[in-house]
Amino acid sequence: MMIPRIAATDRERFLEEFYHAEQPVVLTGAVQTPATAEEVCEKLNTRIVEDETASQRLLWYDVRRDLLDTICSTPAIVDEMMNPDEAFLRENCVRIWFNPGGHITPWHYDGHSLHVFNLQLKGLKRWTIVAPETPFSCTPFSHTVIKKQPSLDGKRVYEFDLDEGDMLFLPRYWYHYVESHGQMNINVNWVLMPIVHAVPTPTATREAEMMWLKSRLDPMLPAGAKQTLHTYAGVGKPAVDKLTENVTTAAGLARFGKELARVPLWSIALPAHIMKLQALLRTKRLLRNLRGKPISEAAAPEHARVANY
Ligand SMILES: O=C(O)CCC(=O)C(=O)O
Ligand SMILES: [Fe+2]
Repeated sequence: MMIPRIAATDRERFLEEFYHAEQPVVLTGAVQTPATAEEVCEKLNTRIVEDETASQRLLWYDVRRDLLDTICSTPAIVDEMMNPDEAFLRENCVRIWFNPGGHITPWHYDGHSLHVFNLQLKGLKRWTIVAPETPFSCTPFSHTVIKKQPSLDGKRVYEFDLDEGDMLFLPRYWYHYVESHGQMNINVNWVLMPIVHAVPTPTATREAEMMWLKSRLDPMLPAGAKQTLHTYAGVGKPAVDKLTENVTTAAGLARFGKELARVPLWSIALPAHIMKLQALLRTKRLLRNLRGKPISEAAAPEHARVANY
């Protein structure tokens, strides 16, 4: 299916047809930057390394909004949506991705119930996205799709290219698979969790039930899951309470059974995890070759975290 494309300035249409309906759209002409990919990369690199609050994830960087100040402006529509009265916001609400051509991000949906405004600042990426009402089987208690190349039969799917200056609005719980096609690809994401409840879908229900379960199991959770719970959508408890307020005890407990039933399938997910590690190594190599400035090594090691899609 063809994804709708509208001008980034078409505010009314965006809000009515896409944002509130939680439907994806490509917003065109969001931001242009005349600098080359190498120049943008070097400038961002320097700022990330200098900024103590920037944190390195497995495949991207989490940074504060103002880190972008000298690189690109925030599109007006994004600025309007990053409103603390209507969204849970994290301090580091911008993610930056540097991906070499050939990089593949395996199928997953984003954690923390995040809406993502994904600006293709440099390069080109090919996206395949699937609606949360036609879900994939995920690794138990996580957001990674079990199969590396799941069948798209019966799914509501969009395949499209995201070119320089395009910004994808990817609503929460949409599954995605992304190939990097430019020689050097740089993406800027603004992320937020809306305070209103999600459009009801099986994936939204799963996320709410999983977080209900994790909040009840808090003392027993492994460190990674505890960290997600306590920092959910940047605020922890208020966001989890909102997300789980309609989850019944019966549904939360049933979720435990449903996730456990998939444990034997866990090993099938191994290729996706190996792909993630390979991608990390490729990205590190690319950045090391960039005028001898290795972003990933230059960033303070204590900022390093493990990926959590
Ligand atoms: O750009 C990519 O390769 C992946 C992007 C992604 O997963 C996201 O923005 O949530
Ligand atoms: Fe993602």
